[in-house]
Amino acid sequence: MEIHHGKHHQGYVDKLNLALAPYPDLAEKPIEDLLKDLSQVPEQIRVTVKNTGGGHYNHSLFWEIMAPASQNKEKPIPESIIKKWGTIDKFKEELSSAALTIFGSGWAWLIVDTNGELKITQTQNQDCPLSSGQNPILCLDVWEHAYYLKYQNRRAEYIENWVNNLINWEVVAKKLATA
Ligand code: MN3
Repeated sequence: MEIHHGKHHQGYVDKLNLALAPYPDLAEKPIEDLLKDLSQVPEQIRVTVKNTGGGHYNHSLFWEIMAPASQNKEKPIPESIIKKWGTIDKFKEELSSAALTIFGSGWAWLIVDTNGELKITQTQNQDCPLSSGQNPILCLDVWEHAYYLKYQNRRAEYIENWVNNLINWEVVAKKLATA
């Protein structure tokens, strides 16, 4: 996780800042604003901003909704998740399946869709749900760099441990309450 944060996430931040350096007006904007409307970004840096800006936003949310396993024990599961999925096991099953079935690099998400519904989705690469008008609540990184050092090729084991132990339900509940 330290290498993931200090090297991989930092790499996206550095490349994003470099791309935005000639555009101080854009560089001042919150990353959410840029990702919500990539058409405002000049064409010559649009793909870079989508990839590295998505990389920055997605990882920031990932760290925010995660906490050490010991802090997450016996924390209440948000009501709206139980209302939608019936049981926490059903929610975990669907999230895990979304994460497991992404071909190549990407993310599994809990989002609030444009119609206000809670939904589990996938994105490829560093694509961000903000760019589709969705409101991200929780995300799980399934790029190989997220698990390879500890789990090698065993993505399923990484997902199982992450989903069952590392979700900070307090933070997720707060995000759901204001979404
Ligand atoms: Mn990552």
